[in-house]
Amino acid sequence: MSDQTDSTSIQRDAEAPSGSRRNFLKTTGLSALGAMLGMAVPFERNLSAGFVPVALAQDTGLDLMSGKKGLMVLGDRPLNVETPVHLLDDDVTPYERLFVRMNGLVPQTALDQNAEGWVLTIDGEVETPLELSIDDLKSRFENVTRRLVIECGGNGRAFFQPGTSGNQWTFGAVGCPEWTGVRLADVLKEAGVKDTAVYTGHYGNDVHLSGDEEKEVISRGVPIEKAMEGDAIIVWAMNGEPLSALHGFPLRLIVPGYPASASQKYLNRIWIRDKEHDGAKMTGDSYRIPAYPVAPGTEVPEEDMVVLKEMPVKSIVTFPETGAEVKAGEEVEVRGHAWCGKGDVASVQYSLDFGQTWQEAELEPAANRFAWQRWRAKVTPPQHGYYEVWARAVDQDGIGQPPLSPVWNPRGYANNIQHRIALVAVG
Ligand SMILES: Nc1nc2c(c(=O)[nH]1)N[C@H]1C(S)=C(S)[C@@H](COP(=O)(O)O)O[C@H]1N2
Ligand SMILES: [Mo]
Repeated sequence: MSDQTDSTSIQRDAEAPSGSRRNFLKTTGLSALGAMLGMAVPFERNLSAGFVPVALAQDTGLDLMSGKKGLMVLGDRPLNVETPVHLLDDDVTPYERLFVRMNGLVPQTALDQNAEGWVLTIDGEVETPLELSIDDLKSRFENVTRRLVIECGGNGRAFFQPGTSGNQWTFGAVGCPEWTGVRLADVLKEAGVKDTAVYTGHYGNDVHLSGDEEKEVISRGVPIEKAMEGDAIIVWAMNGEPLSALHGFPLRLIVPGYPASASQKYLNRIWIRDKEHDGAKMTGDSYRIPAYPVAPGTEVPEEDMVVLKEMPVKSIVTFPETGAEVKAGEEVEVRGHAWCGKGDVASVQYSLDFGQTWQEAELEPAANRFAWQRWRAKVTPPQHGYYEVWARAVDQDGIGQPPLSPVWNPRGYANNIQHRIALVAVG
């Protein structure tokens, strides 16, 4: 059963953030109320958008967020939730600790966990357009299970100077769950990709914030070469459970290495295009960066903005939690993860002296390509006082993470600034 079913039984959950509860009706729409409560609401028509049902008020803990423990709500319309870094310590990110990025509203089919009649259409520049049920996908193609990092293109945006518009993600719009599905490449091969194919275009059934069913929420794509590489998968399960309402039930794409905006949730169509896809949030400055480095604050002409593809190399310190108290003179383990949009990370270094000296951390191999890699080190604060642990990862081409923000871009994407935590040594 999916974690999402948590929300159909009334339970206490004092830890769940209250923001979503407060504005839950604005986020999900009135029609969702019955589904959330798991029962009919006969007088639902009398409710207005700002209404907070008693069952959903503080302390009853019944809402879409009920499974997300200790996460930070950046906004609730659309719902955007990030994970504090110390909660990302797991090798496989559990549902409770995976960030949420919605550009629109969770569709009713996902809230109801109703996949009846769900069809994935593959059309456009293909020899044989396909209409596949979820059972077709499961039975006609090889099933694969992979740990794949999913990271929002805007993760780290909060650290750009001057600030850029959009969700002010810090370090926590990333996770590495285990996904089960079929290779996108296998499905496209079955359809027979024509020579004219240039790009994919992805569609889902989530609802525009305006409520207008005709309006696209987000429809992004990837170059056909990336789609055919074999790393991208069409998934129906996360961590062995059916996809939850927030993460794309019943089907989604996972395109590792690219900004997660390419990993369409609620997936019902892949349109093979004969040119770069031009769906919602594919054009203008959405998920685009200047073709050349620009000074902070520069206004960049639209024609000089190019699609953001591979995400840069990155690492985080997930243990201990920043501010942890340790004993002076005693060894303490520090650890975290490292990942890279090109594939495997080459090395991770850490510093205990504000970057004066760097030591090599132990780096575990990835469980599979595009999984994040565990790094570990032992540090010994020589005497009592304030310390920081800094970490930096280096990719296969020798490119590492900058101590300050990387080159500024107008929408604040791909910030792989080094992560650091505070340690207080006592005794
Ligand atoms: N249908 C749909 N797919 C979507 C989005 C969306 O708003 N709607 N947001 C994208 C973005 S910008 C991100 S970062 C990821 C977030 O995935 P998650 O919410 O499962 O963590 O989903 C991507 N896929
Ligand atoms: Mo994103």
